[in-house]
Amino acid sequence: MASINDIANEFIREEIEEFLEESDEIALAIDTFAQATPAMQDISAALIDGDHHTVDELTEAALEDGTEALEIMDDGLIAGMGIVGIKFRENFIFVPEVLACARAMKAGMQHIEPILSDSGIEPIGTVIMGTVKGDLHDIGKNLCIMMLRGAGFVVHDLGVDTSEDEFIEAVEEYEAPILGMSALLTTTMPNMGKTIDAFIDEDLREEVKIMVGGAPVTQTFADDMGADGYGKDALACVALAKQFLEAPDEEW
Ligand code: B12
Repeated sequence: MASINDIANEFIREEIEEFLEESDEIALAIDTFAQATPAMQDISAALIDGDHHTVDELTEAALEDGTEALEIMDDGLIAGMGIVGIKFRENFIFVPEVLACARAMKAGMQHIEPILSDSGIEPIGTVIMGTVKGDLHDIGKNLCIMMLRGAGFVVHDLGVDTSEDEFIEAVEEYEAPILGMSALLTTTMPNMGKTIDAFIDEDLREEVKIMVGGAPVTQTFADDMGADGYGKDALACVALAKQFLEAPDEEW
């Protein structure tokens, strides 16, 4: 097991000591950052600090040094956002600070996006992606989209606050066999189920495989809503979409 002294970045050590209180979260944070390189820890620290200029520069520099885009995404950007989420939940920071962190996340993502999205292979299928109605969180959805594109999918991004009708229209317009919905709020998660019901009402449910995800979403919730699959992260999102294409009649 790693110890806090295994984390090279002093700012991150202080953040963990000052803001994390739950023992499982402390242990997870220590393990996550201790196994990350100092360069990735620096990206996380700048993101936690809401410093988009530094995240921009460090991400570009890490790519130039040969660091894999996926490593930057996981060990730098997502790891940093994990700390932001806990500080937000515990009221140590508020919406304006989180917005600054989201901006920093996007400054990093703009560099890794072209790499993760560039599959260089023939398109293998079409996916519609969107964040459900009432929900403005798009960072996780956008990461899923990058990874899907990188795997060869053509993705139509409906953005945030997407209504049932918009999902239905897009699936019909692009004849997409796969739909992915994202939700980050417990209050907007039920809109996934409402969208699935709308597909049933329009007699279109058999035409499309529906996957759902987002931090509060679980496999049980996905099953209860009648989704075809649940993915915990962007890699799982790609794996699900591929499974849907390869064996569309199987249950997931
Ligand atoms: C950044 C953030 C914001 C930013 C969003 C910026 C943006 N452009 O997205 C801002 C500041 C705007 C914001 C606003 C709000 N937020 Co907010 N936010 C967050 C925060 C800190 C991080 C979310 C994030 O980006 N995570 C990083 C990404 C990479 O992870 P992810 O989204 O989970 O995505 C991954 C997986 O879930 C999966 N995935 C995601 N989508 C999909 C889809 C499919 C199909 C699949 C297979 C997989 C998949 O893959 C992704 C990549 O690995 C979370 C904390 C948290 N723990 O999640 C709170 C959080 C979600 N927010 C919260 C709240 C309360 C709010 C506000 C209501 C605050 C307010 N008082 O106004 C508003 C709501 C606005 C709205 N109507 O949507 C709460 C929700 C609590 C709850 N129980 O519902 C959280 C949990 C914070 C907390 N209190 O603990 N927020």
